[in-house]
Amino acid sequence: MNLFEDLSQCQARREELSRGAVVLRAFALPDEAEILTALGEVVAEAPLRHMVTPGGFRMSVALTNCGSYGWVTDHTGYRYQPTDPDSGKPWPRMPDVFRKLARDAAATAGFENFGPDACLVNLYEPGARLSLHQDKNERDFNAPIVSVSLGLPAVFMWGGLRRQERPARVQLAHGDVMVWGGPARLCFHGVLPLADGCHHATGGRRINLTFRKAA
Ligand code: MD3
Ligand code: FE
Repeated sequence: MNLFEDLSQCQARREELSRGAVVLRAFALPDEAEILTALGEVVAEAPLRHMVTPGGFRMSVALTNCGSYGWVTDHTGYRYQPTDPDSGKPWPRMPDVFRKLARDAAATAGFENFGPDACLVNLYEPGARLSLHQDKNERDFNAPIVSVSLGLPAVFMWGGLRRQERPARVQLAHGDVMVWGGPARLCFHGVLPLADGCHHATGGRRINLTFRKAA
């Protein structure tokens, strides 16, 4: 028997966490090499940096963006803008491999024709975390958000539409893709502090790409 003949077990596992919230395990793995190359080009043009929240706190997560719009924060607030505040230049263009991956993942989760115009790149080093929040800076909540986890695993928390609801936890590993749309789009969510580790693709870090329709 040919051990490599049966591709059926290779399909990304699909888990529905709640209505509209779908995890596609390992969905990004076939594109791993292309994604990492493209990501290297994006961060060379628009370096990862720690931004400051409106409350004056330095984020433990470092970030950058690609696409027509990028998410930024400073002492004046959170927003999307077409230029990198550090360079004044437009954000790097969204690599085709990113755009296609986001579109395919959204379609697999039941959201056809997803056309993201923003990709936020988050970098987690050990200890970095993202406290519970909602994503509300996008203009149109009808479009889903697609997120791609790369490198070290993290514990993701997702709650309900009210901050008071106790969040559930799910492990996100290298190559996992999540799609949040419909009733799940405005769920509170966050990431627990990253544990130390070593990963073949990213070293001692985790990277998350989130694709959004910002404008
Ligand atoms: C659920 N990033 O950048 S991605 C963010 O892993 C953010 O870097 C996390 O939350 C990270 O805003 C989580 C998964 C995610 C993204 C957006 C969502 C889950 C979401 C929007 C609504 C509900
Ligand atoms: Fe978020």
